[in-house]
Amino acid sequence: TTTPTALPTDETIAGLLDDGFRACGVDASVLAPDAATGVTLTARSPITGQVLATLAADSPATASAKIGHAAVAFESWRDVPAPVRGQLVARWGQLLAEHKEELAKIVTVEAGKTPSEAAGEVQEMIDICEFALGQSRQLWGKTMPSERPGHRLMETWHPLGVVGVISAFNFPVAVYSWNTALALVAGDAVVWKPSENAVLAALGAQSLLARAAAEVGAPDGLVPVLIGGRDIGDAMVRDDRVALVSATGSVRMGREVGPVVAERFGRVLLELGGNNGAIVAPSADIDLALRGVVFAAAGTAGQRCTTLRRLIVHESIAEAFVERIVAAYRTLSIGSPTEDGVLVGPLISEAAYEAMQEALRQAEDEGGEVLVGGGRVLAEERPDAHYVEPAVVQMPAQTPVMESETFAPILYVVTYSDLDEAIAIHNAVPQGLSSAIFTSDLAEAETFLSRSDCGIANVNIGTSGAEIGGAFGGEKETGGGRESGSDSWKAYMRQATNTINYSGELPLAQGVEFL
Ligand code: UN1
Repeated sequence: TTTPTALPTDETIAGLLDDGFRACGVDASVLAPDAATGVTLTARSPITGQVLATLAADSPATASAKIGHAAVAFESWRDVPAPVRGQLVARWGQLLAEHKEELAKIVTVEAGKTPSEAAGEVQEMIDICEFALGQSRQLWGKTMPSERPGHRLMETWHPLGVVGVISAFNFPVAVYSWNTALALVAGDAVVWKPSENAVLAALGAQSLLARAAAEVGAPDGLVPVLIGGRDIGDAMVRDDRVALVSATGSVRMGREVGPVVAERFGRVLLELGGNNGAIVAPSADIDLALRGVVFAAAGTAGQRCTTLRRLIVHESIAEAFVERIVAAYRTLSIGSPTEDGVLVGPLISEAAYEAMQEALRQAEDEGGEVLVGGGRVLAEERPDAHYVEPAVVQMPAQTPVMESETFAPILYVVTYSDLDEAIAIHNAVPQGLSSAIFTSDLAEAETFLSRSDCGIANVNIGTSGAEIGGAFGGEKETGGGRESGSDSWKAYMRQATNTINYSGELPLAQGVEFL
């Protein structure tokens, strides 16, 4: 039903990676396995399934040394004036702009994103660097009137320490930059533990940052990368020199990270699973809603945390609208993102494919009917790569399968008869990242915005593709963190309240008498 296209050779993929590495200045020696420790990590491309590289990985001991080095770097970086710190992210932003296409190639090779989506991700990095540069002159606090004569009360914001960033494969470089650009202007050091599935893109992004850091004279060891699996992430999470752990990933991961950091009274910023819903009301502009829904549900092969997974359509328009979605799905070109016109690339791994199949089986058991997609394509040509047709599944109601996030392109459809019911269905899942309503009715739009329980609520636009200027994050099992724009910078700083007495007397607060 869809149009599978040709897949590239291993050499083509290796060539793209090489272009990206060269342009970003990645030190090729990282690709040589470290004979001394023997700990290695294998990087693969989901486009072909081929092994791209075998890297020397960190051990808990080397990870600890890098964290220690970052803690030392913090001691001097904190004293650099914030607007001067801003010059580091300004330079990083320039280098990212110069090498946008090449860094995007590494993202395509390693995460399977289309060139347009990969470049869009690098654009988010450039944008947050500009944002953070401006923020570097705006790390402001309030002043408050003191209750005592000749006193002044104010708040000041100070660098926090070492920030640990755990990022996911699906936005392998942008999410790091949201955290890092703000943390650096805030005066922090940043230790990065990228996903095991996206270490090469991490090395590309980080070597541009390391170059910028050297050029502006930032202290050595300010922005290290830890290469490794869960044990390395775990070592970072447990390390009490890490003041803030900002982690993006599954709810399961967040449940492990949260208590460990809380135990040592560290801070967390969690961006966990989304299970995003959109309501399509009878008054919706249907052409617009169609594009909004299909991009949000099938774009990035359903592997965004903002991917649309639950469509709640008014019963009066459901049949006609769903028919159009199915027709649109049949036109989606699935295949290697390196081929022109491909919109849906591979899933990241066999495990992701298995999880999708399992969710589809469960949906059918729960009374669902697969209207389009779900099957694997290109398996004969590339048995180690996992391409799927995005699926639309009509459900009889919001059954249990719809209550968890399956990181694959499955769009479940349910119908509703009145808006209260639609909002109740919408909010009745444990996650709360992104949400949307398609409507031309102002009262409906405002009702939805006031009652959606998500961190992101949109009108006449899909659930994915948020701009960096707003705060990004969600409620409930999504973890409550906010990254990127608005006043998210505060998460990377600590607040102090200062009382200054210029009265020459010592009146005590609350009129207390003593001595
Ligand atoms: C993610 O999937 O982890 O809003 C982040 C979006 C992107 C970021 C998604 N700007 O879809």
